[in-house]
Amino acid sequence: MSISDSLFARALQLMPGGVNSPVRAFRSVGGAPFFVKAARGATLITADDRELIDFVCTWGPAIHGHNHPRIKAAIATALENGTSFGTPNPYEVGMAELIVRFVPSIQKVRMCNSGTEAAMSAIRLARGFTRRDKIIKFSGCYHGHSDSVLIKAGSGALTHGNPDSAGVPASFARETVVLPFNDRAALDAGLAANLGQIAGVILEPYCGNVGFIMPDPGYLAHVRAACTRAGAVLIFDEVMTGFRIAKGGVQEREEIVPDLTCLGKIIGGGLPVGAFGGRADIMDQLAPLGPVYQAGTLSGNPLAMAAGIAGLNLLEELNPYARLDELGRQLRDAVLAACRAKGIPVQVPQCGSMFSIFFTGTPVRDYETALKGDAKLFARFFHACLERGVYLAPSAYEAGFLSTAHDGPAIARACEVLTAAVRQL
Ligand code: KE4
Repeated sequence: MSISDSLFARALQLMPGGVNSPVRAFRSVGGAPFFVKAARGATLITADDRELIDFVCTWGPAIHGHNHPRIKAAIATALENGTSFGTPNPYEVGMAELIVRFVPSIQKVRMCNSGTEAAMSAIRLARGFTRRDKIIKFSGCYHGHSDSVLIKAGSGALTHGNPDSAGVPASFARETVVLPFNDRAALDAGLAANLGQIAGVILEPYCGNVGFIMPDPGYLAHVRAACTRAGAVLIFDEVMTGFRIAKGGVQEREEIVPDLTCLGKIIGGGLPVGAFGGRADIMDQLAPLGPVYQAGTLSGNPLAMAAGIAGLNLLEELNPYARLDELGRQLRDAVLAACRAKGIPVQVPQCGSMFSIFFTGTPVRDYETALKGDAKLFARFFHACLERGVYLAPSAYEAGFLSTAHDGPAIARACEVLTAAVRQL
């Protein structure tokens, strides 16, 4: 028995599904998950000393690769002074100044400990600010696991066949209107049918939790205008895309100004973190200034802040976005060429360092078309890659991520592996 298998056998006795987050469980691709004991650059080292080229990047945070020396050093320096003070600390100010500078729509920001908290708090803030109860979300978009958004959710909820989670009271679910992404008429109708009742519209401006799906040209501008007309708070959930698609996220690339933005992942450099921010008149509704309560024991934790500050500073120094897009295109073109040669219909949406692979001849533009992808073929492809040393997200409904560490030998080797894996299908 491998070390991973023995660890998993123990884990299954102690943790539901043997994991602390469902999508890690390999249940949709089959087989047992491997355990990782170390990671550096573009590589994971498993408990059995296998080296894998990693395209999950801990689900987004590792844009500089794993264990980057600058981030490691920043954590070590902060650690010298302790791990948590429960008081304001200088790192929080440094992080807030970077976020506000990188993302101009954010006039004020509140740190928290996960993307779930960020989205949950932004929704509560929109409700408190507008004194309205309903929100609009989009099928397949995932905003963490708070009750209001576990309706037609993506990521692990979709992967495991429960996009509408059990345990969410019907009274809660009724306050969430779910619409199809990339459908202007559906949004206009949804707002008209709930005139004066919609507190906020939350979306992933580029979807990364139903595979990777980009908006039709002009769609985000339509959403922006429709929210303004309806008096609804526009919330961009950029937990995944923030600082990854561009230094200022999708909103910079698409030149759209949301009212609130949710952040996470990259701003923690791999440590637990979330943040939400936006218009000062909305943010000032938050306690201790206003009536909307939100709090967190470890919010603004000095170690997480130090790691995130190092990562954001590195992004500003390197400005890696054009290079990351070249690497993403290289990967995309390898899969497209291999599938064309094999006669396998495939879509490989890609922007910068985000991509996904749908085995379908139908262009994927929303939840419905994403489900047309052959998930069983994806599972076979996933294992064919893993056998050859490349780790893709263990679900047909997740995005893949590249880092600056994938440059050079890693991307070349990965393209060989992906090509060979397609040939085996
Ligand atoms: P966390 O609570 O997992 O930090 O963030 C929730 C979240 C919110 N918004 C977006 C756009 C997200 O992608 C996420 C989390 N992403 C998933 C990956 N699809 C996290 C992986 C997992 O659940 O283990």
